[in-house]
Amino acid sequence: MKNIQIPKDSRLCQKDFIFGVATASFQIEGSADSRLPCIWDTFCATPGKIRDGSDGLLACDHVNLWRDDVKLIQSLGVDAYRLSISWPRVMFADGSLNPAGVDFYIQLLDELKALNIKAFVTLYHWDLPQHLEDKGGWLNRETAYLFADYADKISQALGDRVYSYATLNEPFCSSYLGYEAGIHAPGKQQKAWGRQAAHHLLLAHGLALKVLKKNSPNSLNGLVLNFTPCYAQTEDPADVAAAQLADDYFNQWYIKPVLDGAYPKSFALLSDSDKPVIHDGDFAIISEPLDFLGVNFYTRTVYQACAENGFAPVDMVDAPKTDIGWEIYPQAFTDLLLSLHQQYRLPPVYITENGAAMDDKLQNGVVVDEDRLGYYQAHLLALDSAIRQGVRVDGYFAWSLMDNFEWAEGYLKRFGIVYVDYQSQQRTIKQSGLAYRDFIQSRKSC
Ligand code: GCO
Repeated sequence: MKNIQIPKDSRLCQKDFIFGVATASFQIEGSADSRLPCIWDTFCATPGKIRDGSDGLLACDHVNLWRDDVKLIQSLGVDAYRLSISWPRVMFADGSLNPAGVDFYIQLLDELKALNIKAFVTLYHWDLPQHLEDKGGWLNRETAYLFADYADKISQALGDRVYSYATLNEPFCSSYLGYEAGIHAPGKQQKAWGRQAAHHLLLAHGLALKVLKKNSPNSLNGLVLNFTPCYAQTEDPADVAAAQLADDYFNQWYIKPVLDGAYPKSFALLSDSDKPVIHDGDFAIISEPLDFLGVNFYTRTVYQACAENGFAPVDMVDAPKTDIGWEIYPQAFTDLLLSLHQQYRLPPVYITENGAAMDDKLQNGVVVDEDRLGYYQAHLLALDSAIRQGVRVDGYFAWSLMDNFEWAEGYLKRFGIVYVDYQSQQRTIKQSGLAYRDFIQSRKSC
């Protein structure tokens, strides 16, 4: 297979459907010396936390190579580029803006604007300034207010350069993986901490969203959540209940407070010591109406009942998987969008991330990643199917523009549609990237 093929009558073939590529600051920028340290610098420096012992000091050297990277984005013919701003690059510890850091993003955004590429900016993609973590990080309620202050100052500085703002990327990862499972920075591990961090992140989102709407009323202002739909292993009611419980805990926990102003019912199952501290009025702040919801989708998880935890994930041994071990199950993408549509009054949805890690090889100057191409083909069709069944989706972003620092996996997992040789920093568009470009191009002429 060399092409992405979508029926011509699909919403995905209409010119106003936005196609883009996505990245995140810590994963590509490098040059830690020109910003304050963040929790990921500390985590990387802690032995045993990153699988290949690497860090984000150079990454894709994007702070130096950004002009070439913008040309690369332009060459893909995309409508939009989703990037994140590094809080520790644009703010000093005293809370004032760092002009050099702000100027980096202003130049980047101006260049994108000149090329007619819409900027989708995320304000927090996990790189919390370390000095805030030293005061408790997301366990400290004050961090939510400091985030809103950062949103206020940076959105004023960036003026009208931004097409869309997302407050947070995947609060599930920042709270659960960072403070409960301990496999992401800052590596804390306690159930109560995960729940409290989640609550403060949601609060931070609501406070910042209000600020963004005031400072940047013409941009689309919203939130990016990740979803891993939960399936029961069998129809046995115990397994079905287990999958529902897991769904509440990993997925609904982050969307329901935002759209319905309440945690899922299973909140009541938390022991008192695991329940987060919630102040009167928090849900009114958290449920500030969104202009859009960003949905990140990669895979599903299958669950069975388990006496100890209520639910336990099942390894789908024979199922097709990506190089990071995630099952390839495109039907879950359609199912997810339909179930969100049935359950909530959704604002317009953008698929802010979708993609696959594959074991790519650069050979004779080319990367033949048919497996990734197949993933994109199947998932775009799954998206098309959800749209045909009534879900409003206005855009889609491939994760990722280029290979980059994949968090606890370091540089071992490649998600890019562009290959990065980390020694030479040379970029090579993979076959999937060429197919993505050609599809976007063909759509423009249909
Ligand atoms: C996420 C993040 C990305 C990851 C990607 C692959 O969704 O976890 O937004 O930063 O790199 O998802 O894991």
